[in-house]
Amino acid sequence: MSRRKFIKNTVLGSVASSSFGFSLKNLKLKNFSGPRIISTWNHGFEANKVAWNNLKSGKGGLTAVEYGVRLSEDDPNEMSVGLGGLPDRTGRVTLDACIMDNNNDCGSVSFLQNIKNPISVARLVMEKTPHVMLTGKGAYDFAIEQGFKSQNLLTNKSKKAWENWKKTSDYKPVINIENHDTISMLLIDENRDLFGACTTSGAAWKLHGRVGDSPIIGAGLFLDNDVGAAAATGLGEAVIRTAGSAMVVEIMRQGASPLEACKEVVNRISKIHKNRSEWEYLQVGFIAINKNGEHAGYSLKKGFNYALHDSKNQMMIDAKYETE
Ligand code: SD4
Repeated sequence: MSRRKFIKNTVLGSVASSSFGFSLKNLKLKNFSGPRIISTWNHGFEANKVAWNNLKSGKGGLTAVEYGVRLSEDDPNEMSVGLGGLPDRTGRVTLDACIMDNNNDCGSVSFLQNIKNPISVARLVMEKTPHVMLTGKGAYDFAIEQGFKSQNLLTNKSKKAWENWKKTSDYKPVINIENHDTISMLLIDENRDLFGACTTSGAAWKLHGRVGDSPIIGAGLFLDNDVGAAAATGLGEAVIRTAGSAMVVEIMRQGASPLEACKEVVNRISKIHKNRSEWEYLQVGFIAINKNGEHAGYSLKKGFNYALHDSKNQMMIDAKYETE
């Protein structure tokens, strides 16, 4: 049996054989048109290109998503990720990131300071430690041990924005105004194996020590190689309250399309938050891709988009949304 056929049959076998005989039966494998990458927001467009080139040069899906999102981490003009990310209310830039592969291996760092590429530290947590998550000083010490360089991540531009914010000190995260928030990237390779990465400087002007959804496996990112992958952007607290990305994947497992699954979780978030004070500034968006390469994005409020890259398309897609 050829390798490809073997993999295909194995996948079909696992899809058909949930040990309790429920839930997996609805997920039908269809024709697959090859590798595909989706990423949140406009900066996902260029990041996808980097990931695609890495994938095509044989580096593998994990390296592809890692290097893809690093493009945004490295860019001082992306004020929501890595270098130049907006700081917390004390003026310190603290970063969150996680990465996950087709074997449910995952790594994460949270509340990491002075290290420009948290996604690569997260990968090393996964590969070189018995843990999934390192935080704060421990994550920093680990990164230094692994050869990462310590540097100031607060640029003049982000410092100015902070000084400006301090005039009112009003905490209302402004999501999707400049269209470059957290980058979450999902990739399906030629074997239908799934990979994901998520990295952010989190909500601007947060309390020092606050951790959002992005480094939390199951909240900011989740994948199950039998089913699909999902990732989030937006107000992390709302995503954590619903175990957002894990929930999207589980709903796809029941047979929902990526769009239906994202919509269902956004609807839950909406219901929970309608009467809360955050509603005024609440935005959340999900992207999802299933084992057939079908994909979608859906957000609570208008303005979310995601980037698609495959052998035929390189484009931005406006996500559907629940309300203006
Ligand atoms: C957080 N989810 O820390 C991140 C922020 C974000 O689009 O995604 N903004 O809450």
